[in-house]
Amino acid sequence: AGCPQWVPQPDVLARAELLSERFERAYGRAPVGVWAAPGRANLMGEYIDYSGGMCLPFAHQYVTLTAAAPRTDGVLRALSLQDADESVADHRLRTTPVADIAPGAIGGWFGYAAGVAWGMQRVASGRSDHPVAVPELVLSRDFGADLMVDSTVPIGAGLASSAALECSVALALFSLSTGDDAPDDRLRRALARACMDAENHIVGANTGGLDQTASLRSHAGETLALDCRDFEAARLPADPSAAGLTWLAVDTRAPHRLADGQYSSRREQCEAAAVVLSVARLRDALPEHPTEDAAAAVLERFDDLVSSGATLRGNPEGVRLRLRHSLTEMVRSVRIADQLSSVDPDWALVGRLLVAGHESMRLDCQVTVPELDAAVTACLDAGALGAKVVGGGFGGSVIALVRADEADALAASVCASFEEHGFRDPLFLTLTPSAAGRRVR
Ligand code: GAF
Repeated sequence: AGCPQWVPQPDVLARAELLSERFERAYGRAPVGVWAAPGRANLMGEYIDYSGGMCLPFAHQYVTLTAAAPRTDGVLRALSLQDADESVADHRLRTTPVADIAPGAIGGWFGYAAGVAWGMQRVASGRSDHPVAVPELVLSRDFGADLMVDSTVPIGAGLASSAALECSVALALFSLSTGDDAPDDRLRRALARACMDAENHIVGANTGGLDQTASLRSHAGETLALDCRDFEAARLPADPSAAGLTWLAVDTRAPHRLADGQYSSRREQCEAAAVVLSVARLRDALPEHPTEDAAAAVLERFDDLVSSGATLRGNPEGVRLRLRHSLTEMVRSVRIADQLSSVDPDWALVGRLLVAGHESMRLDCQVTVPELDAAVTACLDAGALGAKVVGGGFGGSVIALVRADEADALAASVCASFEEHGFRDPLFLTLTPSAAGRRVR
């Protein structure tokens, strides 16, 4: 199809209608509704959610849809329009009693969906890390559901397709169980925790909650300033389109390499640094308003402690680099948030901070791959104000701040650069800060 190729804007209502038809064909009855939840971009605050740092996500317009109908036999069944695994018998229908969902019990994409039911029970009963039990999330003993999911979020592209799946299932199950189609922020926060629990315990990915929060608690046209100490989310209204700018995502289509073990090793290294500094999590080593000077002082204190013999879990150089990334990233987040809360943001400064964020992801967090670095360089060479890897890295996407009327030319330059490097053709998306998950049919 040639390069640049743009991922089409999702027609959510048309997809919902099609999904309803497919649901009815598969299950022999109509769904009672269709719920949709988006993926996210993140302007800054990578690999610091689990350390209590500030993240700056917005939900984008690409969603995963879940059509659902209730059952009364305690069984959860699910089909995915993206499920290509023909080896599974019974026409790819995944099924489990809700009561049997447990860590290690369910693999593949169905673990994300079924895990949500497990997470909801956990949050309902107060066994989760959520500050209080939220009884509204409880599923009755005979609760079950038939589900069918369809994703418009590019899968594995660093744009939070997993969270979109979890969160759309969460909204569907919650609505089937309670009849509530408009959960307030308190309930959305509890549902985000249920999705985190699904991912941490059922899927087994030790992620930090950024993605699920963005998917369930974002607002159209805004960015969230998400304080991951307590998951308070402030709203930042600054809109780059008012300045003729837009968010461009480059999906490098680089295969995820070693992503799982690499992600949790980053988290463990941050925890090891926190132990040396005698804080519960790295955010607590910085003052209320993190500054560059404060970050430098913490790093110096860490070096002093290590050279005077503090015991350190893991490779000292690796731990130090992850610490430096975390501290400087926490400062960059606050600096961008300061800009996005002003009436007239300095977008050039935001762009420079994005580039600094990418460099820290490359050199200190060490989660980029050549395709990501080449995409950032190509975007900057073609006039982007800034660009950085988004999300967990090891493949996936770059997000760039670009002049809207230059996006096409810029994409063409990225294509040329990828061809020179011998990389696969990337895909392009313009990302619009969009509403959180909701019922769509
Ligand atoms: C992934 C994780 F799921 C998030 O929790 C976050 O840590 C992100 O990587 C990096 O910022 O998306």
